[in-house]
Amino acid sequence: MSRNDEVASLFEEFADLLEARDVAYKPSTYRRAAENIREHPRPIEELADEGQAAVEEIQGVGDAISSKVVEYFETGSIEELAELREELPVDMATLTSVEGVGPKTVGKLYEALGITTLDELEAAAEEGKIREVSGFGAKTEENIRENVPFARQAQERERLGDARPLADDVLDYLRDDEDVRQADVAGSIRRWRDTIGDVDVLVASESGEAVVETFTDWPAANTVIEAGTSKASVRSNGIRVDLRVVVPEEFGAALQYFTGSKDHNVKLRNVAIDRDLKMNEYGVFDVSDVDDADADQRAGEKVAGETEASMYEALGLPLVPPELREDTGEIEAARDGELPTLVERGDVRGDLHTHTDWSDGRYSLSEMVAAAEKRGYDYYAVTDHATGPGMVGGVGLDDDELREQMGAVADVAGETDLELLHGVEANVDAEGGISVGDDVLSDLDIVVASPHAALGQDRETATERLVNAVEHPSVDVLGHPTGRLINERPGLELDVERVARAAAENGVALEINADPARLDLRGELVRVALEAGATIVTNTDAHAPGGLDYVRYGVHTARRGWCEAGDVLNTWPVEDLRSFLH
Ligand code: DGT
Ligand code: CA
Ligand code: CA
Ligand code: ZN
Repeated sequence: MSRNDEVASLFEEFADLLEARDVAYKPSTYRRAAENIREHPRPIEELADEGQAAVEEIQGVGDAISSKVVEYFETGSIEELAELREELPVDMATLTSVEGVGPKTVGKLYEALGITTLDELEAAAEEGKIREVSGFGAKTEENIRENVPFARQAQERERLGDARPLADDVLDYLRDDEDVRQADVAGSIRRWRDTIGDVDVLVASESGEAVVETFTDWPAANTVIEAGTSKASVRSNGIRVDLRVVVPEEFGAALQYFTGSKDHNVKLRNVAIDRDLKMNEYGVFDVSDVDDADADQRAGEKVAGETEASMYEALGLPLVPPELREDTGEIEAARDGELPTLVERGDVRGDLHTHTDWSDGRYSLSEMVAAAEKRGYDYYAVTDHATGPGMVGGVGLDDDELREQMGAVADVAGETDLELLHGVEANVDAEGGISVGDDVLSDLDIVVASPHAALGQDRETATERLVNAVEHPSVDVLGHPTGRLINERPGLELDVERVARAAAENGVALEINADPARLDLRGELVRVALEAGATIVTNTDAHAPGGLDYVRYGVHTARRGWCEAGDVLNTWPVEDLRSFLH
């Protein structure tokens, strides 16, 4: 975490605590300042060092806030904040992560019931105490009770999008070390799960202690949790990173073992036993001549272990891609020679859901198109938001503005080799209707329809709604179908099979929105949709050039859904795409 992030979080906490005490105006001033501090290009510690005036260079930061920033860097704390915390000693961040619970609610529940933690909140809801507090009712209490488990899980697991850049950084760092022969991630992050408990890192080296020392010196490590001779754990940005060092001859075995999942490995070990083999983190061993194979982990004749492929080969299996290792039929498929040839990043020919500064993007049409060209794409769709439910503050384009944008897109299209498509991201209203005029829709190249509001509907209503949306004659893509935000809101519960069947019948593709805050559909549901016959498309929903790189998360999510290249619309040649969009 940069110091800017750190200071921004302090002022966000400040704002929450003030809001909990019903203080007016100040909370929003602090929040705005926090946002600007977070986004500011210069390190805040440098500005603080130069003095209050330098800190006030940041937009929205005046005397009151700059003095606190300087105080923080001089003394390590902010007295006023410490006092507020003492008056309201609650776990604010965790409590407000419960959907429907804001700082004011936290303040009232502390006053009335002394609630400070998630456990206390849950207990109070279950004991029916919350409905007794003035201003609260049975309905609010019920909502809190229902939303606590989701918040609790969010506390325990990190978003892939937060952990993966960290994993890349630690791998780059370790691979530069002369004692490191090989380094890779294992565990859920190698399987590209959408959330991860911790980052597992595996290194092949003859000198465990030296590698452990290098690892604990990793600049991004904030704290060292433990360090031994071949194992260590650190915390970086609040994420735990575990290192294991093994000898090079056992790297493949360890990589296989620590990649998991546990269920995959359990089933694989049974395959080994059936063949008189023993499989563990040290290798595969032929134990047919060994009396007590459990006495020594390395007992028997070693038949595999240096590479991961050799581990599977020893069991008569092809290498199973990590994304599939969840014991959902992949071992059977491997045995029967029916593993899919999974889609790869290089198969992707374009992005079909992106934004510009015409709506809530931050970059112009030509900047976004230039960024797409740089990524070597054949085609690219601009799909700014239309007005409608869920679009606040005039973000979306109305029909006239969409018509006006057609001219702008045509101009840019004339200057690029990319096949530039003009589309829209229309809102799916609560009944499944699309809030853009039919004449405009039929003049656009592509229509992405996404739910942005009414995300608390029950399964039946939500399914009906999305079936209606895909039956709309102009819709081509159903964008982020559930509307979930990882660790923030669960999104719609759907009968995905039914939506996917309707999509297939109507020539609509179901999106994997690759924005790491969404990953929607998630892998398991992609597989359901695929089996129901739907075409999948993986789009980044980029609002800035860097957002186009989210494509990697989309591709790995597609792989978790067992997608081959042909299953994914935006790997198709442009002519085939055009005929899908008709
Ligand atoms: P996470 O971190 O909760 O997202 O999930 P994983 O899968 O990364 O789990 P983690 O970090 O506890 O362990 C990494 C891998 O190591 C796991 O996928 C399988 C393997 N592993 C760890 N402990 C055991 C164990 O007791 N038995 C078996 N069979 N495998 C284990
Ligand atoms: Ca892990
Ligand atoms: Ca671990
Ligand atoms: Zn979008």
